[in-house]
Amino acid sequence: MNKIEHIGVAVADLDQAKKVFDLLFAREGYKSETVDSEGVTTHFYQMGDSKIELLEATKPDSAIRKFIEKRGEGMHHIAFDVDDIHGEIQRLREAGFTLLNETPKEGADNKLIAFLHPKSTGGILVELCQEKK
Ligand code: CMX
Repeated sequence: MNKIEHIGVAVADLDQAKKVFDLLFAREGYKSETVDSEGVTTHFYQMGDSKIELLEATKPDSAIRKFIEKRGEGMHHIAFDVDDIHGEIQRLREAGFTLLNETPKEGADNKLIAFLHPKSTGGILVELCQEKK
């Protein structure tokens, strides 16, 4: 596992959150992208070598909507850059972690992604993230 690729932050209102984070970082994000399969609209800020990803729910059954209902807005996941997502999924499964995705799926920002259940990772939702070639 390499660097922290991004930290995901669940927000209730993306337009409102963009104003707050633009002010906090003294710059605008570099892109917004809707990922239908995940039920989210994302907005990214480059932070040196990694990123902050704001996430707003687009569907009632979105993981982000459920998270905000249960726990409120805030840090949702940490994504780690990996070179070989298939190999990492196998390694982590064999090490006893609970994979939420046995095969990688398409994520935002040109990535293949897979999640680990927070109950198996000290309470943090972990995302594996490999740049698509
Ligand atoms: N971080 C830490 N803990 C979390 C969590 C999170 N993001 N989301 C849920 N939990 C906790 C819950 O609070 C709950 O804890 P308790 O049992 O102590 O109350 C436990 O995990 C299980 O929660 P749940 O209600 O049974 O399960 P959910 O239906 O909320 O699903 C999860 C949780 C992680 C399995 C689900 O959100 C998931 O599959 N996430 C992966 C996909 C995803 O998050 N997509 C959106 C982002 C996409 C992107 O980055 O592009």
